[in-house]
Amino acid sequence: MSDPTKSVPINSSEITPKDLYLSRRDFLKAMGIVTAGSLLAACAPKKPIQAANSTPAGLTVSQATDELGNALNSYDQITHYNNFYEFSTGKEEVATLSRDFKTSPWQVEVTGLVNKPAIFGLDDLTRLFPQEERIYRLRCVEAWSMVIPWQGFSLASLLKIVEPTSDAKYVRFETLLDTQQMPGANSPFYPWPYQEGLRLDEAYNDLVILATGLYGEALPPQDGAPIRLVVPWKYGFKSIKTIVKIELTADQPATLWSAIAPNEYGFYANVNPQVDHPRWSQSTERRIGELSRRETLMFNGYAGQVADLYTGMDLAANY
Ligand SMILES: Nc1nc2c(c(=O)[nH]1)N[C@H]1C(S)=C(S)[C@@H](COP(=O)(O)O)O[C@H]1N2
Ligand SMILES: [Mo]
Repeated sequence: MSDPTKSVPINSSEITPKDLYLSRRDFLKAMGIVTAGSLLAACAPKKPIQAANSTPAGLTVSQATDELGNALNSYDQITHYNNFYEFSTGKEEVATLSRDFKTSPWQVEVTGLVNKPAIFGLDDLTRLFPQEERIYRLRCVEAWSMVIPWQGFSLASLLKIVEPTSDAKYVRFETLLDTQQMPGANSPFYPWPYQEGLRLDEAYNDLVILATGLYGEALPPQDGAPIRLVVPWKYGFKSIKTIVKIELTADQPATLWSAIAPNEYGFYANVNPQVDHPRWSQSTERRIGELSRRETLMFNGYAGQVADLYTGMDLAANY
């Protein structure tokens, strides 16, 4: 084990993931990667505005709408209507049941087909990668949606650091399984742990983030603290919460939902108003807080950034 205080790498390309795991805040600071000042600047909203109604005082975001002009959902809506089956299948009780969930210390193992497997402490991740605000729509397969101001960093920046090998074709994500803290995870009806996956080129798309906050605050447990995936052009179940492991694989990974019902929840799970769920239409959605339904947009409105990923694919077969 090297002493991080004695090691003084010359530039960031010499930093190995092992160093990151061993590192402390001062070490990173000394290397000039992150300074307290730059971190604050990166996190600070550019034009702070007061958040929507029924949010705790002091929450700020840089925009009141997403890029399509849709109003943000309130902090209260985002944190009291949650799908997180490890706690409960009841959306309105996840907040209460997850209140005391322990998110520190936390580590994320990045492993599999990579040259530099590593275990990152959460602090290392948030200090290494600039945290930025991303306002995204989240569209659940159950045909409701919200507009959520996340803070996070691009998944691609983390993947690049571990150097996927040429055999790596997919990324597999795994949620913590702790039946003591997560009452719902005692249910025998689900093949725990929750797992999800992306094709590697999807994972590198700039829209994909690992989120660590929302509305300028640390992520609350019900939304996947301390770190969760957000893939805004796919149904919400792809956006796996409370991640402990990321594995690069050659083969398409199993996912919890496709293991339970492969005909209902495919691997791709792209938001597609033309492909109905076997039990209901996906052509419209209910925005939480609104009375009338909205038309669901292809790729959840992100077609311009992601349609190229699926050129030549039959999206009805690859749902
Ligand atoms: N580990 C885990 N991740 C999960 C889920 C879950 O049950 N367990 N539910 C998914 C579903 S179906 C949706 S719609 C979103 C909901 O995210 P939110 O509660 O932050 O809005 O989380 C996804 N991530
Ligand atoms: Mo969902």
